[in-house]
Amino acid sequence: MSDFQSLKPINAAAGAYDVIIIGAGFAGLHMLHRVRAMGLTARVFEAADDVGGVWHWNRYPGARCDVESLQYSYSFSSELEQEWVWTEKYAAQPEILRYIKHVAERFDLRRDITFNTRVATATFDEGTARWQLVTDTHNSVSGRFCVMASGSLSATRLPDIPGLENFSGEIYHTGAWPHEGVDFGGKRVGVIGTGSSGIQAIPALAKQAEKLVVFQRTANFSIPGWNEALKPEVQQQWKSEYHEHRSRARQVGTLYEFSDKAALQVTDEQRTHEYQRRWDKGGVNFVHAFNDLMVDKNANDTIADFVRGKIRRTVEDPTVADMLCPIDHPLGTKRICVDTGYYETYNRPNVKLVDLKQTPITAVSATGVHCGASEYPLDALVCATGYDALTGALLNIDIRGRNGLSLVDKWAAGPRTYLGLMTAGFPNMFIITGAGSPSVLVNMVVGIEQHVEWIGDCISYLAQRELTSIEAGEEAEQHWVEHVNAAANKTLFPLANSWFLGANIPGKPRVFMPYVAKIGVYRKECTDIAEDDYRGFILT
Ligand code: FAD
Ligand code: N01
Repeated sequence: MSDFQSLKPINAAAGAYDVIIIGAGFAGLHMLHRVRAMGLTARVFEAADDVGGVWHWNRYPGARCDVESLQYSYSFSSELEQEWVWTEKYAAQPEILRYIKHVAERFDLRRDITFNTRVATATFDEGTARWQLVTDTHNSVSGRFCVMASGSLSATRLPDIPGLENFSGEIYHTGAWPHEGVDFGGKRVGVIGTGSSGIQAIPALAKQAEKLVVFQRTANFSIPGWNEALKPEVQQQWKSEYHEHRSRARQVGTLYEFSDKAALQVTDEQRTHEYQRRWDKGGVNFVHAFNDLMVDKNANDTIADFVRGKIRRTVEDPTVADMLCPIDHPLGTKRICVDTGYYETYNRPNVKLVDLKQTPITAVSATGVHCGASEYPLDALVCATGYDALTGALLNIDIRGRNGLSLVDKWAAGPRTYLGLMTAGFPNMFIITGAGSPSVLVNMVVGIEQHVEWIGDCISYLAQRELTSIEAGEEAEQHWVEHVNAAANKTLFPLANSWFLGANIPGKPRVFMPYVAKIGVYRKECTDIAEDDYRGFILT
């Protein structure tokens, strides 16, 4: 009998599969490839009209990865990693999308994906121990396993600003950008939001628009990327060492120069020298200059002061420079941004910065944005206002587990998971890069691969033992939630009103959602639990 005999009967023709996967981004595609290799039947549902996930939706000008291209890519196929040629140090959105499409073609993945179809409900049928899913196209299917590859940053969010619906100009969200692009030439454009998306889009939009007005609620820290063409010899060298690089990445996520020194243990001169050296190299490597920056506020103040000094030296108007200096959160406690000429953009005559802390937006009218007595007439408004992160895409689906328990009710006080992978009461439902896993705090492709491997191994384990289901135990889940909270509370992360905490969504429970441990630590925890016969899970 094959390992997977116990999962039968399935009847794909009648809409019954071994595995249903929601989402066709990096996670869904890899999961599909993995379960296919195991000989299982699978169907992927994707709301978009093609593969790519984030990189399909985020086509705004300036959209780019801030993990180096050679690292932000799959490791599961050595042929793939050798044959694909990256052109830039940090790939722009079109190049990443080309890569993902290449993966879909190379592994013939599209034939198992249903596009333009959003999963609306997912219900666990206790009688058959199968998940029943219904889509917005009234498609009804079932799966023994249901894998949520629906994305941590896929549920876009427009701002709750009175009158937004009355605006007669064009409104865009960075995460749902028109495929055909937008011509901002000769237009007065407003941007709301200065997170990673806004900070990438603003310099590009400033070059296109006649006038650009940036509405900033919270000033953010940004580091120059110093993006450049990837030299063929650098790429070749890296590829020849891919095996070693990937092994290290499985422990640390992205390969940065991690320091074993504390910022407060070196002289001011040594510290400044190190910050400058890393600033000159660019990117997120900067925040790893010392090992106490994310746990000691005094240490963090030194790096934050360094960046504020850079902002003041770059931005010519001292009032604008002041507005751009972040003062209300330690550096790195909101996702650090990486830019191409962001602060320099405010020296352009066609760019105006409005500080919403001083003059909040009071309304949007047909003609523009109003901040008290000031009106900013606009032809187009770009909302770089982010996402209902980590939980949004899941809670947008009506998911019901045992006894009709709804995920919305279960997570009313915040997400509860065991390892970020499963939640008690929802058997055979796996979540990729969910709350309670390192998720958005690491190179996400590395996180996704670890989850896909764990889930694949778990399904094999069940099949080999002719087991029907796996489910997180309540007690193990409770311990995990406490463990994740305790880990976050040892850091400075909870000091920021960030989307990591759900602070960007009015009424969302304030729970620090990702797990701050290094991916290697987390990987070991997941492996140990699996090797201990899935300790803390209930197997039937
Ligand atoms: P996604 O790519 O979000 O894919 C999820 C898919 O599920 C989407 O296509 C969505 O349409 C679909 N879906 C959701 N709900 C449903 C439903 N109910 N029915 C059907 N389909 C559904 N991470 C990094 O590590 N480094 C970076 O530099 C980086 N840059 C980023 C830049 C931007 C602009 C954004 C938004 C995110 C970035 N990320 C980055 C994080 C990014 O989310 C991950 O790197 C990765 O792309 C996530 O892949 P995924 O497959 O898990 O999710
Ligand atoms: O979203 P965000 P994002 N009125 O939530 C403001 C990844 N990513 O799309 O900070 C006025 O970070 C909000 O203000 P405040 C990355 O993980 C990566 O930019 O809440 N303003 C904030 O300034 C990133 O962290 C890249 O006060 C309002 C902004 O909108 C994540 O995706 C690129 C408002 C939202 O920032 C999300 O980034 C892009 C309101 N009502 C994205 N509501 C890379 O480069 C919200 N804001 C890797």
